[in-house]
Amino acid sequence: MKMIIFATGNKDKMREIREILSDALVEIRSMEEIGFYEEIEENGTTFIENATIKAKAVAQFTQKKEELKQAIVLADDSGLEIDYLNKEPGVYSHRWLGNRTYTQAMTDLIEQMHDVPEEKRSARFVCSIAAVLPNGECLSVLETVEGKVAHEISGENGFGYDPFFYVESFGCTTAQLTREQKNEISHRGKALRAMKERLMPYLNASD
Ligand code: ITT
Repeated sequence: MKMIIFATGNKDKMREIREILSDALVEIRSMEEIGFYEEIEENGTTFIENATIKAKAVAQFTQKKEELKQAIVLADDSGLEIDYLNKEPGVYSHRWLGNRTYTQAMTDLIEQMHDVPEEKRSARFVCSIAAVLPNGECLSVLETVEGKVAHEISGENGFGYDPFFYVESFGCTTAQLTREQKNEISHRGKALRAMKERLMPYLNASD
């Protein structure tokens, strides 16, 4: 069976990735499962650059291990663009927290935007997935899901900024969606399905 190694240290992302790729006939391993514990410096300025940096860093490691040489390395770089903040925090979505919790960061922003009208509350989650194939070839895709900054935090599902990301078609936040519903519409669900399509020729090839 073909192997995909996912270059993320984020356990929530990893869970969603396993759910979204559950129908692909591939073995999926995390960085932890292959013994990769190095810090990867995400110094790119775009989602695609950062996803590629992460995938390449882990591919350098797998290329040195006989048992992992044939694996595809994938990485996710994602974040939230808020139009009212000129598309920030974007690629800095994780670092934007500083030493605040997600609840604090979301509460601060909801307060800051308390009198901002509906039409100016638009936001989107963005996800780039990059792949490094065993022959060194790099691929990348980028997908988004549109929403709005909610007026209050709601929901317990998902992770990160999900509790204040309001999706009009469902009339609730992505933290109030079931896992299946979020994966169906999310930036990560769309990007992983697009990447799966791109990888089909490789996944279907016999060794
Ligand atoms: P890795 O770099 O190890 O993958 P990370 O959490 O640092 O983990 P990113 O640099 O891509 O990942 O930062 C993305 C941040 O954007 C993430 O930590 C969340 O705060 C937020 N985010 C991304 N996808 C999200 C989602 O589906 N729901 C809620 N927040 C999300």
